[in-house]
Amino acid sequence: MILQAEPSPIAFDPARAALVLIDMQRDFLEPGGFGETLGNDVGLLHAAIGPCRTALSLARAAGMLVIHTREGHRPDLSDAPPAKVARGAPSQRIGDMGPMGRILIRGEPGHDIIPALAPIPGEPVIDKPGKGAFYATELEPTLRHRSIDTLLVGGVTTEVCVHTTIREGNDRGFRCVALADCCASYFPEFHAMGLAMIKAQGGIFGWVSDSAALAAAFAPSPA
Ligand code: TIU
Repeated sequence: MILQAEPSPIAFDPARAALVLIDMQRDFLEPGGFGETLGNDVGLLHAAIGPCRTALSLARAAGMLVIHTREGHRPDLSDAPPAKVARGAPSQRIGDMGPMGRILIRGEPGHDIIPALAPIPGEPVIDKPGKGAFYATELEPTLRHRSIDTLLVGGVTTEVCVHTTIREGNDRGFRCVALADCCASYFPEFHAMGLAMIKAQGGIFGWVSDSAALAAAFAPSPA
């Protein structure tokens, strides 16, 4: 199967590819969560929801592995570096009580994936304490056990958790493709530059494609 992408098309086997949706959580996409406490307009991330739904439907229909990630911490904050908790001047800090429960804490309503992209049984959900989905998680063995070699990545935010995950995945030998319209940032210019960085220099650490190209890859070829 060929996926049109930049800087070059990439051939992939759906049985060895995974759709990885990064941190499509209420804490980042809805008012009152972590993203808003940092001073961001969470509405800027909503453009990615529809394309993520498209990618999710295509991956599920193809029987591809789908993995969801969530950024967050244990209720006792034992896995939250003090340097992360103390950073910046947010209106509320990680662990503080907000309208969706404690900010960025596992088990709280704000930590959940948004209903539009809710995981279904059989789709691993990886809880991650950092920005990258490989750091201090079971993601790598989950992929190795299934002989996955290609990651199709969407989610938020492009230049933070999506970028870090693609960089981590690339260094571990996975071929990583950012699905451009399935990603979003609080800073549109960072989204654009984040994608440009991935595909520059002949695809220095990945490829960039989109949900329409994925649909075309899965479409039956004309007789
Ligand atoms: N603030 C921001 O842009 N992102 C994060 O804190 N985490 C993720 O990207 N998931």
